[in-house]
Amino acid sequence: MTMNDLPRNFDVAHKVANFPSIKPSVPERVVGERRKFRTIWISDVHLGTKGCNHELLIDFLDHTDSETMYLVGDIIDGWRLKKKFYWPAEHNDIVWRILRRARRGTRIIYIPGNHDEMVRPFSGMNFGGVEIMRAAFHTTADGRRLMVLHGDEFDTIMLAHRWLAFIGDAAYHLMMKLNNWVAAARNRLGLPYWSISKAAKHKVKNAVEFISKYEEVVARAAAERGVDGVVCGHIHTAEFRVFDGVEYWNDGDWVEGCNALVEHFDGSMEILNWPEEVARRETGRTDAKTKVREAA
Ligand SMILES: [Mn+2]
Repeated sequence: MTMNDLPRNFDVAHKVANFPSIKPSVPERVVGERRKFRTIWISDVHLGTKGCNHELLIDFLDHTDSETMYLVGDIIDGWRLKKKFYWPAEHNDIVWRILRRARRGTRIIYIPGNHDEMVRPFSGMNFGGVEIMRAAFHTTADGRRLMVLHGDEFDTIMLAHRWLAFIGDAAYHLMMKLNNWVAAARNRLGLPYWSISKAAKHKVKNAVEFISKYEEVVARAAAERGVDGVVCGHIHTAEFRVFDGVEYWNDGDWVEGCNALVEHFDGSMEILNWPEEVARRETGRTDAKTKVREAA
């Protein structure tokens, strides 16, 4: 029996299982102690697009660890990949790091979103230690029950304000390109990361209204399910709000804001803004250097 006789899916499963043994193009940084959390939620990574901020995400993955990690959808952008194949080595490196975490013992739950809806039929299955689910219920260390889902489910309820309708898919991707351009230029000038699209979104009245309405709709749906809160992504806007005692958490994205949602070991939760965390780390280092110089 040759490899060609094996069913196609066997070959794929075999490749996925052996993926962590392949060396990544960006080696894992030795950073000493990683920041440990009980839970990490990330979403809207959009692998397979130029919008994905792989540099910051690789940095995040190399500096953190958790018992459980939720991938809250739109991790891979299948819509974009179908139009134009784009897959730099760094995107493999992100997949590698996630599978590596699974191997190290992190429970990884992948809830596909609308851009990676082709993964949804695999709900209930496990690929290389990554559990695929349509939605999940998470209990925090202090006993709160949270519903975890991507959030595109609510677009149908909000047809009147459909996400991106006010700007359109093409315009959005054009802005993402511009965003990369500005980010690269700022990087060369030694300026911190700043998102043009994130800034623009907050200036557009319709966008602000849409986001606010969306948050309310999602929180009300969670209240109907009798949970204490909801964690979602989809609208690329990290946020924490409380509607009639129901917590709304959005873990943001890795295209514009570069955010992650984390749960500490006491059950308290926090939205991390990774560009700010990096800036703080670099400043800390500069201060340390200055101190050493002063001492000398
Ligand atoms: Mn989405």
